[in-house]
Amino acid sequence: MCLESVEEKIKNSEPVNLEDAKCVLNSNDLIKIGQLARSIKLKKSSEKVYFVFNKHINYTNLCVSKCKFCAFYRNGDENDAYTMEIDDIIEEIAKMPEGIREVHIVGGLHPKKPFSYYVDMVSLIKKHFKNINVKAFTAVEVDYFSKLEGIDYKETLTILKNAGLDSMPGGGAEVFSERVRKKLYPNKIPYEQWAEVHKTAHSLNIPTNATLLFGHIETDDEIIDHLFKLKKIQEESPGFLCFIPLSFHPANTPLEGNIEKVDAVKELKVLALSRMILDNFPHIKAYWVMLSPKIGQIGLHFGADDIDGTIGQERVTHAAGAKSPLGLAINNMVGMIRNAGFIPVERDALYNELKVYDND
Ligand code: V47
Repeated sequence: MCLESVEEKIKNSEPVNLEDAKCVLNSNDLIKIGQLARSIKLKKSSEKVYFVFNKHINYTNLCVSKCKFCAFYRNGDENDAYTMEIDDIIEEIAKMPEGIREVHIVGGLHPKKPFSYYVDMVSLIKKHFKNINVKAFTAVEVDYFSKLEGIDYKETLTILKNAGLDSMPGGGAEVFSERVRKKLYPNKIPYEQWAEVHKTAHSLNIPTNATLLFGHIETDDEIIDHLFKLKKIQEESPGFLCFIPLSFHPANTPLEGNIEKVDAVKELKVLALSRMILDNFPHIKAYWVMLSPKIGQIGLHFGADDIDGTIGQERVTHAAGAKSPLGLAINNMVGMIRNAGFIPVERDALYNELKVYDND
């Protein structure tokens, strides 16, 4: 019953509130939830669905944060611990075909590398590949660099921007609940600092994304609170381009055996709910790496207007047992979108349209 009131609000382009959000997560009318979220998506981006020709670089798996949900990090003495030198990174990107538009760079919090490693990484990538948008470092990494250097967020980000940083990914947000943070990622920055880094980036004209990691020990109320907090940051300091809900993959993490991977229905509900609450976010991403290409494709009917990109070799979720391919070709992206009934649009990192695949 309460979905009728949510539907009325969405029809009138009114914001949904806390009670509406609870109603959506408690409802079993999945088809209606999808229709409502898709109606918002259609108003915002018509029949278009975006993808980008990109590559992920995870420069190190050494990390001092040691989060309990993470299968990717290493302490340093394991056989598979690694750190890429900048030359290796340049070589990796140089292997990519012409036309790549974005490198998405994130890594662990390395115990020893100085700030200059990160600054040089960005400036050398920019020097070698002028047309590639360098989307690098989560708020957690930026906070870590600022502590390493003893400078504030504004100075840290200004140095990175001057070196060539174009935009920032949305990772490291996890769930903004203090209860969950203390249990699963006590060494990671809390909500206030995550928000401060993003607000500072926005004030410097560095666009950013935002994420939510769900499907572990969080409650529905904590998911909803996270989404309303993001909406508020965007109201106070616009600059988010896209929101990406990330479903937790338990394999090879300390939580394996205690937590089942979240099911498709919950993944689709959270995607739809994010489209409903985050009416001030231009884009919502159905990230196929975490969702799988099949659920990602269905996600396009649950409010998403973006499926991220070709990725290359993704390591973080695959370390945690993701079964999705390591990367997808552009023709797969186009097919996924077209077969779902939408118009594929290749974009750059800032959502400028590069190619609309009308009907060829
Ligand atoms: O912050 C870590 C999550 C994030 C696991 O901005 C896990 O466009 C599931 O933020 N199971 C990194 N998730 C990925 C990320 C991202 C991805 C795609 C696009 C964008 C963007 C950002 O991955 C981490 C963490 O929340 N993560 N371990 C795991 N076991």
